[in-house]
Amino acid sequence: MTRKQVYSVCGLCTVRCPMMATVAGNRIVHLQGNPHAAGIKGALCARGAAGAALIADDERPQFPMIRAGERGEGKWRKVSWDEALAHVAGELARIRQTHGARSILLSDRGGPFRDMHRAFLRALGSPNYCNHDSACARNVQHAALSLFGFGRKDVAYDYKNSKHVVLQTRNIFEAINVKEVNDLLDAKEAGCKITSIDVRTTVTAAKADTFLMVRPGTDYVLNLAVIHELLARDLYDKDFAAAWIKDLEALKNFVAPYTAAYAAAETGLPAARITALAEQLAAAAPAVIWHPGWMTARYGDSFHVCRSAYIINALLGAIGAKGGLPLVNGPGHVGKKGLKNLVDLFPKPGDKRVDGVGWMEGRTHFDTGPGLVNLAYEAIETGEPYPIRAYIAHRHDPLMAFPDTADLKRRWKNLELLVSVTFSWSDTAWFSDVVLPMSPYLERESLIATKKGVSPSLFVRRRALTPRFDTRADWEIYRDLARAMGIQELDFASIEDIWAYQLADTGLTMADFEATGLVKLGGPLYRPVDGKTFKTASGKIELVNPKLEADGLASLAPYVSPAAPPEGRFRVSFGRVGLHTQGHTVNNPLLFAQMPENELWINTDAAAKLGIADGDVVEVAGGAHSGKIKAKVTEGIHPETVFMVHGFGHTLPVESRARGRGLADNELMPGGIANWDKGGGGVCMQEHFVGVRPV
Ligand SMILES: Nc1nc2c(c(=O)[nH]1)N[C@H]1C(S)=C(S)[C@@H](COP(=O)(O)OP(=O)(O)OC[C@H]3O[C@@H](n4cnc5c(=O)[nH]c(N)nc54)[C@H](O)[C@@H]3O)O[C@H]1N2
Ligand SMILES: Nc1nc2c(c(=O)[nH]1)N[C@H]1C(S)=C(S)[C@@H](COP(=O)(O)OP(=O)(O)OC[C@H]3O[C@@H](n4cnc5c(=O)[nH]c(N)nc54)[C@H](O)[C@@H]3O)O[C@H]1N2
Ligand code: SF4
Ligand SMILES: [Mo]
Repeated sequence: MTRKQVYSVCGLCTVRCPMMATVAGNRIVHLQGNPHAAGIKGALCARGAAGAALIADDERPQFPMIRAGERGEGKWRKVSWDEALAHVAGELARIRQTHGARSILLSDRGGPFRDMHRAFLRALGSPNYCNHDSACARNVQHAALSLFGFGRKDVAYDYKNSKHVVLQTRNIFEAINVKEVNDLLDAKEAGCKITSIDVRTTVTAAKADTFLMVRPGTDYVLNLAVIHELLARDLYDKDFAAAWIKDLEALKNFVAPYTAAYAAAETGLPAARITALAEQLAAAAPAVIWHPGWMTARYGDSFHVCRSAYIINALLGAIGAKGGLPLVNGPGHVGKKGLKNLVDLFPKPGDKRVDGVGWMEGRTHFDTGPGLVNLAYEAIETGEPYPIRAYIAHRHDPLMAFPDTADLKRRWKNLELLVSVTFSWSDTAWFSDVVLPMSPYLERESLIATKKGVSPSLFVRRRALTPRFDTRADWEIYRDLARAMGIQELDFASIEDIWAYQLADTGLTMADFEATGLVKLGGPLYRPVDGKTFKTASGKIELVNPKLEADGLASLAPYVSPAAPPEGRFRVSFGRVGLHTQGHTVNNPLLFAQMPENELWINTDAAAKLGIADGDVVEVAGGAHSGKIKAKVTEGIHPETVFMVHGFGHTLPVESRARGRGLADNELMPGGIANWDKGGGGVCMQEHFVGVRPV
């Protein structure tokens, strides 16, 4: 049978690596990274390689469904697409009529493929677009915003040219982005030093030159001590600071008490190692990266950990530097025109956001783009500042991504319509009123996306396979919903028409994507920092942020020592593993076979005190919830915490493999969504203690 090669984009995690599928008939023969994409080197990670197993899996939603029983009961009516879409369109119209357009909420997973559904929501007239990020990287985003006036994605991590990379709360070799892994390994071969700061010995820690095991929740004081060392011992970049850092004196005064000795007592690290790290970084500057973190929805002070990490980068002159955190280029920076946005077809809704972001007291400093979805859930419950009655969860599983499913379900009670647009079953889909099954990424095409960076590019996902089941691409779903609701602007006849619309200003056509699946727009371009770089009032990095202060929050917040867990209890910690993506690959046949359940990492001494041996089944309890999991007894974890990989402990009967395997960390955080960071917006998921006992 003849084979063809199709350029696609991996959809098995948020990273979305450009890829190439070899197809024979309607079958995948081979999957690989797009060999033309910089840094990918033709590779996919283990999850990306399991894409064909996702297609082959019958245990995913195969047709549209409307709920027949109670929410979450699992009784479904199989319906046609026409009926499903007419039902959703009718309900949205009814709710809009009764409660106004603003009573409709849509949340997604962020990323480069949002334009169609964002345009649909705007066409309806609602300002309430949110993403998932208060459960992930909002603290990093707001840290960048509070210092630079721009977001975290406006600087890149130039691993390839770096001389020293500090990975703090960042397990780069297991929480994978293929290009980043390749770039860092190349740099390591060329002599780049890696320092890993974690509460356990990860794969990253094993590959690092230096591993610092910190007491959980003390990263902030470690960073303050590094800042103290850099300033007190004149190790910082004085030219950069004089030109681009405002409020340096305030910072000097603020960090005065946070000596290496002080931080040593808090973190459990020897003071000499903290001093040595500051010295090593100063010697390698400005080609250094102190990673500000990614999944940082952890502590009450995570926002300040992220801020202090960025401040260290600034003091080392790494902001805007080659080998550091260079400024990211969009099409305009390399003299090109960008894609035309569908969302711009509609006026910005006049209503204020329901989450209060941008206008409510205490919330004026937050990013108004995707807001804070956890606060929108509060509005569902309270009806304040106004009611939310319809919710579309697009590629988003909040019931697993936020703490305490029962609590969240209770908060959603006032919803008259809950729709899930998804390619797999999830707790949220199972609880929805309507499931609109999306074709997995190999069975759909997507809008053209922009990849900003030192070398910006455009890339496209083409359809490699015809859908096995009665599923549809997301652009088709929203096009048809728009059609049903009389929104003519989004009534495109085909994806080709959408692509043509997007490319209208660029001078490009789809033929330009033919050979490689992408179009390189220019670069590499390392733009020097100049008067226009920082989007602050002074044009400099502002260490004291006026908006934060106006919202009653300290820019330079004193360190507060984290509570030690009570006797016999542990701080809960969690993270990723190379073989799975969040909760939605546990049931993937190939990945399940390689890792069917998670384990509880527990320190050897702590386990011995409880009479727990390696491999024992233990019971873990948090609040009213408890569950069983196998213990992994190891010296490689701090004694104050127990760790488990997130995403396990599935309960749905439609997932025969994943069901009942391992434990769900999110259930061990009772009422946890209410504990969120007023500065950074992230939910504080590691501010919970659990009990562990042998069974
Ligand atoms: N307790 C606890 N909570 C956490 C975390 C934790 O470690 N512990 N991690 C947090 C983090 S870092 C994040 S990002 C969030 C993640 O949680 P979410 O933001 O909900 O994201 P996912 O679980 O990746 O995907 C959500 C759903 O989208 C569906 N989906 C539909 N189409 C696609 C597609 O094309 N590609 C993919 N990949 N999925 C699709 C998936 O099947 C899945 O059901 O959870 C956060 N919540
Ligand atoms: N394989 C795989 N790769 C992924 C994903 C996936 O699901 N699977 N998801 C993607 C997404 S959405 C995200 S957000 C990123 C997340 O990327 P990361 O944030 O790097 O990943 P995590 O594993 O959540 O957390 C990193 C480390 O923080 C450590 N940690 C916990 N508490 C503390 C503490 O108090 N101090 C310090 N210093 N460390 C601590 C954990 O032990 C863990 O090793 O990964 C992305 N890549
Ligand atoms: S990191 Fe792995 S799963 Fe994520 S997009 Fe890339 S290949 Fe796919
Ligand atoms: Mo994430």
